[in-house]
Amino acid sequence: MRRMTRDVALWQLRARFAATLSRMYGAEVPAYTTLVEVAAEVNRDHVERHGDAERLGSLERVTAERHGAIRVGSPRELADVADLFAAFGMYPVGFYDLRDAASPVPVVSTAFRPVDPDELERNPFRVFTSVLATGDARFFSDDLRERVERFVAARRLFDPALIATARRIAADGGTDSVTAERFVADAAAAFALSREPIDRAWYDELAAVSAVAADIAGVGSTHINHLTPRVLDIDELYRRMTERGITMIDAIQGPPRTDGPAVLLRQTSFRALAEPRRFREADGTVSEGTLRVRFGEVEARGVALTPEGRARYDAAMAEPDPAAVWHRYFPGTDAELAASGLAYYRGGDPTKPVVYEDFLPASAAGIFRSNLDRETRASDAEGASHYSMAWLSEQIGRVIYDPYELYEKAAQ
Ligand code: OOG
Ligand code: NI
Repeated sequence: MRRMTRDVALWQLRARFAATLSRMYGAEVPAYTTLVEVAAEVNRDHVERHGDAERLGSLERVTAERHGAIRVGSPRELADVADLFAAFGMYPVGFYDLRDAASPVPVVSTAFRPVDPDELERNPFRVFTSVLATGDARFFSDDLRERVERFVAARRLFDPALIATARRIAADGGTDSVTAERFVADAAAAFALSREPIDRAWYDELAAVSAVAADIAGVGSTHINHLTPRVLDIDELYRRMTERGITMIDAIQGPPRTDGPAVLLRQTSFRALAEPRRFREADGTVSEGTLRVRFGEVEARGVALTPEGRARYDAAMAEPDPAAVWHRYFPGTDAELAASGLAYYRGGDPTKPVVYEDFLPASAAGIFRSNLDRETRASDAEGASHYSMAWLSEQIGRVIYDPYELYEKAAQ
């Protein structure tokens, strides 16, 4: 029988994975380091000035907290991602369909994250993961779909040995320290920006359909698209980044700033920066060029809403000026919010909000859009309706957790 060592637990692997990705991304995207510094300053100042600031998470947890985003080309690639992330105690939660957003993106997504409150407390690292919806004729003609699917099927994002190790670690619930070190390094390296030359004609053909499609299927590998720190005061962060001369997108996505309890998730980002990439031209020569794909995002998290609270949120956001009418939809204190059944609090105690751990499709589409140079063209062909949480779950052979069930449990 194989001897099983668990010197390093899954949550420790997850914490190391997040830290390794953060170092890597900081080296690749220097403005990220500025963002992390400013976020840490904002958090420190906020906790000094507000007695109850840590009710949504300790300064230590919030300042160390990150979410990443990756994009893959097929359900088979997503299944590998699911195997890999399970070794970090991260499981798929929720289903986001970004194809029908105001500015459509040809992907469907889930988020890999810890699901137990204890595990979230140890390290809440999560990765928003999108898969290209090649089966949607509004974006891909039959001919293009076939070529994209062939291209994606022929590439290999992850070494099979890495996935085999991940499966073993997940089954054992941990590993020895030597394996841990190599595994974390190899897993992070799979998300580094590749220096392999990009086929210019192929990339451009896809970019004409959708910049996101080109980023996913125009290249031979995947990469971390952004890594997002969490702040306790996102308006203050926005001001300080702007003061430092960093151009932020026009708006903070999600709920407006209000005097009442923060709900769900607010996000903003700085524009994608031109990064050096190599291209293979039609005549076979390789040239240096740049692509604007990766950006810096930052977020603030509030209390998780119940389905009823979420319906209110959606209604408030459909108003012309959500901030002006917010008080008609949401009470102004935690005590009232806890009593209203609109949000989750541990044991109903207004001092113990259950933090929102997931994403918002409209905000996600806004973040995608704000960082694209051109809008995606969706034709009026019939959209593919088979994409759903059940479909995704079947494709990757795993349960996809319903976020509301997780919040319900956390609140008890
Ligand atoms: C994902 C964009 C969505 C978020 O935080 O809502 C996202 C992507 O750019 O791949 O990360
Ligand atoms: Ni994000």
